[in-house]
Amino acid sequence: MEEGDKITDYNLGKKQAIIPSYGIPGDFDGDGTTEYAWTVPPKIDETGESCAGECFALLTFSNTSIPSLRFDMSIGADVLQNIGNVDDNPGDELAIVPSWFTSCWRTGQGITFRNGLWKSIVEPFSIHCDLIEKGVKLIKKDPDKRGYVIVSYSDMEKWANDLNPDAMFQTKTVSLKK
Ligand SMILES: [Ca+2]
Ligand SMILES: [Ca+2]
Repeated sequence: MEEGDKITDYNLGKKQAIIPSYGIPGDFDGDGTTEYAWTVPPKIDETGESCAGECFALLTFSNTSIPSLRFDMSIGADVLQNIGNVDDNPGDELAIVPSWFTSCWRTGQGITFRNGLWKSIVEPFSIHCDLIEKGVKLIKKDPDKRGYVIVSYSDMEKWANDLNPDAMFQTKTVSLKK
C-alpha cells in the first residue's frame, strides 16, 4: 500500500512540474477545479524562419482529461486568454490568437470545451498586432444582451480602403454560436 502511495505522489509531482510559468489558470472543463492552459510550439529550424518538421502548436492542459487542441500552421500563441464564463456552458472560455513567422495580421478564435469536444463560440476574426499589443480582453460577455459577446478585432477591409489606424481597433457584438 505504502509503495502505491509513493508512486501516486511521484506522478502528481511530475504533473505539477510540467506546468510552465506562462500557463494561464481557469476552469476550462467546468468541473469546479482550476487547471492551467498553455501552448506547446513546434520545433523551429536553424534559420528561425520555418519549422523543423510539422508546423503546429498544441493547446495543452494540466488537467489531462481535457484533450489538447491542435492549431495547424501555427508556431504558438500571440494571445491566450481566459475570457471567463461567457456562455451558458459551465466553465471558462478561451480566446486564442495563433502565431506565425511573418505578417502582423492574425486570426483570433474563441473556444469552449463542451460535451468532451472543443467548439468555436464565435466566427474567427482578423486581428492586427497593433491591437494585440494593447493587451485587451478580445472577447467579453455583452452585459446588455444575453447570449452575445463583444469581440475586439481589426478590420482588414477598412484598413485597405482608407489606411485609417482606427481600423485596427474595432469592436462588434455577435451572438454566441449554438
Ligand atoms: Ca476544471
Ligand atoms: Ca462557459
